[in-house]
Amino acid sequence: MSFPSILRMALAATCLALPASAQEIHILDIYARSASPTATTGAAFMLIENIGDADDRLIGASSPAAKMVQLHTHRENAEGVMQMVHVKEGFDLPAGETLVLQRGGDHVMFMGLTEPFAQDKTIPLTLSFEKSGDITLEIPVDLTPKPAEDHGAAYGQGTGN
Ligand SMILES: [Cu+2]
Repeated sequence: MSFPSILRMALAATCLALPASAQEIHILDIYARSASPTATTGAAFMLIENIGDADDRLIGASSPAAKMVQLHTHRENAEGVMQMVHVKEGFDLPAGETLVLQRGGDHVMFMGLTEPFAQDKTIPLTLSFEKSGDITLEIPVDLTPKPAEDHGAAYGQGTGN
């Protein structure tokens, strides 16, 4: 076999491999907020669609906007009080499904903001997926209250969530 034909085969193999490994992730309705202009924590909320045909997982997040960024959820503790907890294993993102990060539920948590989240400012955020790798976005800050989220006010107030 001549060298050029080996090269052509290698190129063909690379092209064939692409559709299987290029995971399709769509991120919609993304915004960040904090509870007050002086808050040192904030959170980001979004919809993450996996339109590919392989299961994936959101395993981490990072941003220069905070000292630490974690994936959090809200869980009821033994005393029946809702608390935020760090979800180290991340969030499942099965093929064809949408992961909903929303107030009172799963969210991306920013701790130790490098500067306050100001209305209409944008915050860089990198989301790390098990299969799709890193996706970096500029997300808008939206501090306006959302009427549908009033049910979360009892434990959401003061935490930025
Ligand atoms: Cu949190």
